[in-house]
Amino acid sequence: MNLIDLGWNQDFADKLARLEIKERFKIARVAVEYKGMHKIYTEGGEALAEITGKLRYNNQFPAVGDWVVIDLLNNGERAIIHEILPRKSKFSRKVAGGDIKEQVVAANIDTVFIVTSLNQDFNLRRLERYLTIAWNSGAKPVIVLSKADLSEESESKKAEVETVAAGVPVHIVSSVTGRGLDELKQYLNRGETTALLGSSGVGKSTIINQLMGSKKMEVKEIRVSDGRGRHTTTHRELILLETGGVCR
Ligand SMILES: Nc1nc2c(ncn2[C@@H]2O[C@H](COP(=O)(O)OP(=O)(O)OP(=O)(O)O)[C@@H](O)[C@H]2O)c(=O)[nH]1
Ligand SMILES: [Mg+2]
Repeated sequence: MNLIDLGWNQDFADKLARLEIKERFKIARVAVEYKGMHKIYTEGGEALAEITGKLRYNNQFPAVGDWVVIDLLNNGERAIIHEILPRKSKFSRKVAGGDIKEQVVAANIDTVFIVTSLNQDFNLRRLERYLTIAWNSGAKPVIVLSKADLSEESESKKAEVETVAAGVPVHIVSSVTGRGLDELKQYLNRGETTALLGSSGVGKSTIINQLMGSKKMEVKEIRVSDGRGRHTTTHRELILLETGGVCR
């Protein structure tokens, strides 16, 4: 595995240079979060990692997408996470009660595809809420209007979307006809990370499969809330793409 394929870039290298770390320490990216454990990707492959007592004491918990400084143990199968690099962006949800008010569910995303379908589920207000989530995260939003094959009003709906999303690129796509999918590849660059955000059934997984072609990569699906409370009926999720694996 190559760090750049995992989204590593100069920005993180600069952040790393500001930390004082032991020479044997390495860099890794958090792939999956389990209870008290993290699956991480390093140049050497995968490992299972735990955080130091110091991080725990300071309530510093790594999230999926975080870049972390690690000490590898047991021939590289286990690791201790010593530091979390400052985040470029973060998607979080509020946590009721307890000391920790915010749970970060995905970090360091450069571009977020907000996927909304053009069929009868199309809903401008919901799209605006997703846009707010994206703006608050620090990631760059791109709106993807999916299932164009099921709508005869794609262009007029795109125009409607543009009235609430000034300056945000809007793409009409269909995974059935293939329309617009190539346009999305311009956002998948090496050294960057892309995520998909959208309600259940809008076609996120289908888009990922089409964009990734035969390349099988692990993708992450994470739930986020839009700050309107925990009792929303709409399911939301983020899927991280390791874009180096996508665009090659
Ligand atoms: N007609 C049409 N159907 C599509 C298109 N894209 C996806 N679908 C269908 O829509 C359904 C949902 O697609 P998924 O890709 O699973 O949607 P998702 O956003 O990943 O849904 P969750 O994983 O539940 O959040 C599937 O039956 C797909 O075959 C499209 O462009 N056109
Ligand atoms: Mg899916």
